[in-house]
Amino acid sequence: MKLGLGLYRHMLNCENFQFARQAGATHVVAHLVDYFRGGAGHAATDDQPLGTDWGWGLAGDPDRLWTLEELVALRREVEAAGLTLEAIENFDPAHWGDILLDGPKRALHLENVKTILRRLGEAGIPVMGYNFSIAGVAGRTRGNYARGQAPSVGMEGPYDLPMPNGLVWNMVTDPTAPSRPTGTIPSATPGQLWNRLQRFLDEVLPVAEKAGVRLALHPDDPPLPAIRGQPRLVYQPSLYQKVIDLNPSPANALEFCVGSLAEMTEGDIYETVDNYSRQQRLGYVHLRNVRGKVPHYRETFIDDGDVDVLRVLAILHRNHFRGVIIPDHTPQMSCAAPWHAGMAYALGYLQAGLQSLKVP
Ligand SMILES: [Mn+2]
Repeated sequence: MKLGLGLYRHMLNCENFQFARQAGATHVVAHLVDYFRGGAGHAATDDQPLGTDWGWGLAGDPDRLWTLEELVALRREVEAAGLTLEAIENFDPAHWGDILLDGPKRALHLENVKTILRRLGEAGIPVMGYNFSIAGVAGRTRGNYARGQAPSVGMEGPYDLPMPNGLVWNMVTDPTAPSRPTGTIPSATPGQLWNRLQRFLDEVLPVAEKAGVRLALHPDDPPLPAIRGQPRLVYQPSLYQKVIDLNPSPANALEFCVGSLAEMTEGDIYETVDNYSRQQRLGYVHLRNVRGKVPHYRETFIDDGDVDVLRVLAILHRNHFRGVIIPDHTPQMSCAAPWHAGMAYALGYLQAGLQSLKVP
């Protein structure tokens, strides 16, 4: 088991790579989608994006995929700091949104995903994390929720406002949409959305396998059966099994988010960790702590929520999980560098946990 740090696009620089290494991390998970672009919600911040009813920000350029050159350059920069680039987290809705919506550009967007996976393989990046959701990570709130009044993220009830056209996966794919009447995206049924995932996996996994890349699915965040009138797929721990059973390819993996799984209303988190890590399907692990269940939960410091994170580490270790764990999110600490202090705290805690288990 290896310790990593996740970094948003605007944070992918030498200083943050050195910070990760200094805090004991050996691996990096990089976000290439700029969630803060266009400032629909707020200007870029190191803290996680929350956005507005118009989502986080503007999706990227639909005609410009991440190039092999930039992927290789990123890997080299990460390696220059003594780290390994383990994964890219999340596709850009501008590149693959019509796969989620079953829209007119679906065929083109499938080719986009295949191209991206081939480039990841060529660049030597072994995992692609993704979140198969129409509404995306929407409906969360911020408050002084964590210990010592630390600013953190949570949920204070359901979020059912219909999604306007031009918004996909909580990002704006049509930049003109927010300034005009757009109508709303019709609700998909859960069966339709599962079918879209099935077709996506069947078409893309052979390419991923050939490229030597694993596709790792994040559970729904927040894990409610529906958000903004759109169904969600993995909102209970047992639904992850359905994803695994859709396609037996070893490239069909999980971006295993212990925080989101702990927010679900059913299941025992330790049994869940045991069950899925035993099947050797974890791509990488998001490890954070939380208090409460959807639709009322709060993210906490890693030692301070409902989850015994040290017990989670012990289960992963017992089941021979060899992949990367990253802290996912943490509350912001009161000082000149609130995000870095929060992450250093979580990384130090996890590093101590790994040492006590004698993980090499
Ligand atoms: Mn997560």
